[in-house]
Amino acid sequence: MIVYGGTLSPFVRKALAAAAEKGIAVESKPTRFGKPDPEFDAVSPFRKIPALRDGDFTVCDSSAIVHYFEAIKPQPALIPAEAKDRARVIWFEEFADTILVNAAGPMFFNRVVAPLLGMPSDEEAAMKSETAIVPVLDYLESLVPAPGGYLVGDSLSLADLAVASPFANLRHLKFDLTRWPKTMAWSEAMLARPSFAEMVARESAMFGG
Ligand SMILES: N[C@@H](CCC(=O)N[C@@H](CS)C(=O)NCC(=O)O)C(=O)O
Repeated sequence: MIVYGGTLSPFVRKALAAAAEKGIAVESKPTRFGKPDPEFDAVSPFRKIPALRDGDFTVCDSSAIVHYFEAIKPQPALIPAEAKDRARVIWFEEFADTILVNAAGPMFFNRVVAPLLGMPSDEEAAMKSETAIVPVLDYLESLVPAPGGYLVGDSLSLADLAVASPFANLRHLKFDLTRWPKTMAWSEAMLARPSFAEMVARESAMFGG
């Protein structure tokens, strides 16, 4: 099974962490940003990452990929069966994929990705992003559990993986989380899990960190 896309993408990182937590062996295959790549284009028609190939089967979108993993290997479950817990997990994933990633994205793109790719960066957009992320982190701070706890129920779920993943990008940005101590402790505990730790360390090495 191949997961396409570089792990600096919070969506790719989430999908790979989910595979690792479930013990599903996948090959992680970065794509060449903006360069033609027939193998990747065949799997991701809109050139979004991540995309997955499992033999003849292909699908893109991190949520679709994680749901596929959950169906082919139900245990350990990342999406609870109980109605309220399941709904809350889906909300947290949506919150992470849209609200959190959209708030942090311009900071990360303009201060990390653009310099890495030799592209022009927009510091004004990055500064707006610093402001935009404040209420998002305030919201998280109001509900994250103590380290050792999980966002939904008493076991790890897709909610934790989805919300923790963009925090690796905040780490690469050296974004100061001290104003949100519970969020900082919880996200550090999540990123220390083996499913994230090696991947995030490899990313940090790209920036000499
Ligand atoms: N909802 C999608 C979002 C995927 C996405 O937007 N990925 C970004 C990278 S973080 C991408 O591929 N951007 C390249 C582009 O938009 O051309 C998912 O969960 O996989």
